Amino acid sequence: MKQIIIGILLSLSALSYANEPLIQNPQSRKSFSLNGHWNYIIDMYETGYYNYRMEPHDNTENPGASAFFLNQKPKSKRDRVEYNFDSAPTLLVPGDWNSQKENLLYYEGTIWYKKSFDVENYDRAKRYFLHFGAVNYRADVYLNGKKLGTHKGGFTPFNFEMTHLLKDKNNFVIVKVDNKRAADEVPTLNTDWWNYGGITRDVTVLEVSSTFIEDYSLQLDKENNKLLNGFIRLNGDAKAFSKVNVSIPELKLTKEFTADANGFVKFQIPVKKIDYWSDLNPKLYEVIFSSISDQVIDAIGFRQIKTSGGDILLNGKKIFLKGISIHEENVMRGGRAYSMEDATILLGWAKELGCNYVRLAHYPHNENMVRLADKMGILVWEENPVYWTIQWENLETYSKAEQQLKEVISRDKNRASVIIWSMANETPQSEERLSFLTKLAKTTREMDNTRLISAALEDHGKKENSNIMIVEDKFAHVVDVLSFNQYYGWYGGDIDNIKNIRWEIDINKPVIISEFGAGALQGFHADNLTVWSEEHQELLYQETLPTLAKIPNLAGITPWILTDFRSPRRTLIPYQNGYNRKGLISETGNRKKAFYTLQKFYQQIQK
Ligand code: GCB
Repeated sequence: MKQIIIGILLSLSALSYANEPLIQNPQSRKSFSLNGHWNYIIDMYETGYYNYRMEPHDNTENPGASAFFLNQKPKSKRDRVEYNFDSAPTLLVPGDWNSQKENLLYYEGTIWYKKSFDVENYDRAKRYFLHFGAVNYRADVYLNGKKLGTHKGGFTPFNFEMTHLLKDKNNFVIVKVDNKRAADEVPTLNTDWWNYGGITRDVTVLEVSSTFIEDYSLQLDKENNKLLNGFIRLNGDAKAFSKVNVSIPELKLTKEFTADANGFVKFQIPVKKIDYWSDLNPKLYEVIFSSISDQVIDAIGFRQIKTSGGDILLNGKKIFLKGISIHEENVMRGGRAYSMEDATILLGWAKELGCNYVRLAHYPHNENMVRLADKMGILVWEENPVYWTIQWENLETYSKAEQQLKEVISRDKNRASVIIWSMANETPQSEERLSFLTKLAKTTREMDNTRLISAALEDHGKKENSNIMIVEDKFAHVVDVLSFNQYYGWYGGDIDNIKNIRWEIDINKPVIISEFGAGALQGFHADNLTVWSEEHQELLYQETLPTLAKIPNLAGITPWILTDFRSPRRTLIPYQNGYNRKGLISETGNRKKAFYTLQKFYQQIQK
């Protein structure tokens, strides 16, 4: 009986991907990094996870010798153990595996990672958490041979408490990373980007006091620009009715609050004079959140973002979003971007183009991007990886989408730069999809009522025998900002006819063109009607920009895309060679002609 119960409990824990609450602002906590070289084992058949009857080893009380997470070593010369992390090669963490080893470029499957570590100044009175910036796609995490948990979703952070398993010396963390695509996952089987696998963002050990500040928020009220709304959530045995404190030294402001029985307190702080954050004035205040045994410091900007009819208002003033779409790739090095240096390159290029806004497509990018955007004064659209045709009727698929959205909102809710949450990209219309997306939008509004909601929708082509383009989508009535991708002159329609196109949009909301573009191989020159030439891409921009500018409620654009990026769908040799070529900058960092066309357009708007 006991065994049956344990079996049920174990299988329940293996099946549920319920995550522990995210710890806010891991960068500013007492911590040490586990970045660096990790030993890895490629495990195409998941031999280290399933026994030969295909039962997971971590579902049983006594996992077999081939359970890789045990990190076993032969005890004598007669002992046979058919894996060894210590003699295995290494991969760098953070980093995708595809761009680190030639034989892994096309690999989709399981790779096991191992890192050994000691804890300097290990303190029994403290609590320890293992934090991952992101792992694509599924991570099964073990410490010292015991499972900490499982996380799914390739672009959002997660953490597990490991206090109960941690020692001062000779710890080993093992992560089974699986990036196989599946129809019921988010994203689903097909995307137009590379499925980079691995531990793609930072791994950190956080040390916190036994009762600590798990989460907090502080934002300007949507209606009253002299009021800050916030909350603090404590975690730990002493959380009930505990005192907490918020202070903003520059504003000479300190407030004390008392948490409720659950260690939670919601509060409002009136402010007199405040320097508002904007693209032109990216002012960040040092904010100190403290409790009896913990303190977290953040840099937070305060701003309002709203819509009024067809306008987007930043701090009450109409703003035009001069944007560009970006994938999370460091094209020069190859592979997923993850570092502050990577963010500096990408956002630096966006600034050089004249942008005050970026669309981070099609999934949550690493936190450095939004932290830097906060400092540089670049407004940000963040997106959930609900891309193309996912399983709208599948409730589990919905919860995977919702979980990833909640994780990015939780991570970035204090970033002034983030102004739009995008629910999805180019999803096919149906009642099931409408209720799926509407539910996501409702959840988003419940979590964060200070930002705008959108989604990259699609146009519906031309009305018969006319040059009038239409957008009809029931979800357009749910969003705050009507955004859509349009490729007239590339995927359909004649490039010569772009100038005659007019848009008929009968919803009075701000409009963002979330994508348009054309592919061009940098360095390939021809007349401007020759596809793949820089001149052809330039022509498409020259024709499209003035046409879009005539859309009555146009509030912004994010052409597709800043740089060429890897995509398995782009097979044409010699032009594509595995890259989507719609970048304004090549994968070698060279600007194409259209870069300057867009730059000029943004300079003119500025004037
Ligand atoms: C789109 C997609 C984007 C693609 C792009 C293209 O509409 O949203 O992910 O990469 O078109 O190049 O076809």
